[in-house]
Order: sequence, then structure tokens, then C-alpha cells
Amino acid sequence: MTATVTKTLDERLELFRQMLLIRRFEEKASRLRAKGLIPGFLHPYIGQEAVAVGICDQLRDGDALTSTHRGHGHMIARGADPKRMYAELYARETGYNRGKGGSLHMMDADRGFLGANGIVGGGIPLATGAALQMLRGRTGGVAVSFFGDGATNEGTFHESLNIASLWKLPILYVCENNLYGEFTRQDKHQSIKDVADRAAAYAMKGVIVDGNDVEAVIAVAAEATARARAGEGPTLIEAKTYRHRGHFEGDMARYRPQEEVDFWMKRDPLDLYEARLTGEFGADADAIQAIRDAVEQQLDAAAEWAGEQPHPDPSESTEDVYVDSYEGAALR
Ligand SMILES: Cc1ncc(C[n+]2csc(CCOP(=O)(O)OP(=O)(O)O)c2C)c(N)n1
Ligand SMILES: [Mg+2]
Repeated sequence: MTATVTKTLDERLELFRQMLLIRRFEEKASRLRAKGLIPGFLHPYIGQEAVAVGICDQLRDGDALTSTHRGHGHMIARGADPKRMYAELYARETGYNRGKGGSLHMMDADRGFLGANGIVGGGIPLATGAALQMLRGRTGGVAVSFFGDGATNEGTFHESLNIASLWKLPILYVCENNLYGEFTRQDKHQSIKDVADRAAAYAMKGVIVDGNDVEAVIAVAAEATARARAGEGPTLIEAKTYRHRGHFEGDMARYRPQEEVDFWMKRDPLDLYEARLTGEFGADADAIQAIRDAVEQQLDAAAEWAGEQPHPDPSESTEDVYVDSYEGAALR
């Protein structure tokens, strides 16, 4: 499945900028957490940037997406403001969720970003429901559900694909196969090699793409979104990729063979794209450096701003969060 998407050099530099913004955002978040400034877990997206940027490149206003526990990259690729994301990680009032969502439940409804999700496979039916709403409302929108290889063993994945195929929902199921579910390699948690094969069980189109090649991801996203918008139903896209770091910050990832890590490090999506930009596409080294400088400055300013923001008032601790009536009564 291929669609030709022609980009100008400026558009290509913008793709690189977005991938770099995600990479540097995560590296900085890791350092801030090591300093004790960020409570809770962080699951870095480093290594998988081309998937988020490539898929989101084909989205429009009114489209929706759901994410996972590894959600910062999807949110940045959808255009979220790193300032407010750092504020959320710092649990501050001006964060995307008033400091109460944190990394695992950050969301931005204005951009159709229906949330990171601490439940593996939890975002898949949410995106499916959003797609149903778009179909019924004839909005022309599409939904995207990002999830990992591990999530494709969950019932939510199978239930969602079943009904989405039957009802021809406008949705892209994007599996980022990074070869591991937590500390378990794919061949120890499922009997298939290609997750895309699972589409056949639901008479759905399944595609495999190099998830470290941003323009290859754009090509499959273009085709799948066009099919979805035309009423031709969902696509399961399997993006083969790799997380450079451990499952979460603090996991040393010693369970991975060194040759495997070396192989994928040589296939870093940013390095690959930078080489194409300066070689094949004739980008100027100064233009790349200017992007690097601008991203560093933006993120330094963002983290500084976030650190100055107020914490939510303790009296609001039960607002904007789900508390059932019994517990709510007890807390009040
Ligand atoms: C329903 C559920 N089961 C188990 C967990 C614990 N858990 C958190 S992340 C994870 C692995 C997910 O692997 P994958 O879907 O491949 O995503 P990746 O971490 O590789 O991005 C597991 C099992 C959970 N959060 N939710
Ligand atoms: Mg995985």
C-alpha cells in the first residue's frame, strides 16, 4: 500500500523539528525526573518519534486520537504546547489537566487528544467510540488509536477491530511494535511475528511499515486516512520500531541482547532523516543547526515556566477527578 505524498524542503525540515522536539522533550523530562522534580513514572518515547510525527502529519482539525502510557510523543506531534506538558508533569495548576493527570493521563480535548492511558489497550475502544461518533455525525473526521505490540493481546483490541471492521468505522489502528511488552520480548508474548496479520481475522486491511522512516509512515497514513474518510473503513498499521531506553525511566533494560540494541541504534529515526535531509533533499547544515538551537531554547524556556507555576489548591483535590459517591462523601 503506497500513496505518494510530496513534501517541500521546508515541510521536511518541519517533520525533523517535530521529531527533535519530542526527543529533546523526553531527554529533558528524564533529567528533571532524576532531579526529583517530576513525581510518578515516565515511559520515554525516544526511538519511536517517526511514528507519531508521520501519522499525525495526515490529521486535520476535528480528528481524534488516543494514546498509551508512552504518550508524550503523540501529544507533541498533535501540536500540544511543551510548556503546559511540563507543567502537567510538575503537577501544576496550569498543566493540561490542572496537574492532576500527570504523564499517564495527560489529555488535550481541544486538539482531539483523548488522552494518554495507564491501562494497556484502554485507548483502543475510546478511539473506536470516537470514530463511531464521527461516522454517525458525518463529520468526515478520522480517529487514530496508538498502542503497542503488548496491547494487541488484550480483549479491547480484538473487540474494537471486530466492530470497527463490521461498521466500516473511520479509524486507524496504529500498533507501534517496539518488540517488547514491558520486559518481555514479542516472541515470548505472542505466537505471531507480524501484528498486521491480526487484521485478516477481521477482514481488515493490515499494513506493515518501517516505523523509523517518517516519510514511509506518512505514505501509509495518507492512504489509510483517505480510505477512512471515504467510508472504506479501518486499517491496522503495524509500525516496526524500537524504544531506545527501558520500559520506564529507571529500567536499565538489561534483558535486551546487545546486538539487537546496536542494530536499532544504527536505525535511529532522527539520524536517518537528517542524513536524507542533508543528502537527498539538499538541506543546509545551518538550517538543521538552527532547528536544534530553537528546540533547545523552546524547551529550556518551557521547563523554566513550568517550574514557576502554582500547585493546585489542596481544597480542589476532589475537583476534575473521578471520585465515587461513597469515597467522595468521605473525602468531603
Ligand atoms: C490492562 C493492563 N495490564 C497490564 C499493565 C501493566 N503494563 C504497563 S505497560 C505494559 C506493557 C505494554 O506493552 P506494549 O503494549 O507493547 O507497549 P510499550 O510499553 O512497548 O509501548 C504492561 C503489561 C497495565 N498497565 N494495564
Ligand atoms: Mg511494546
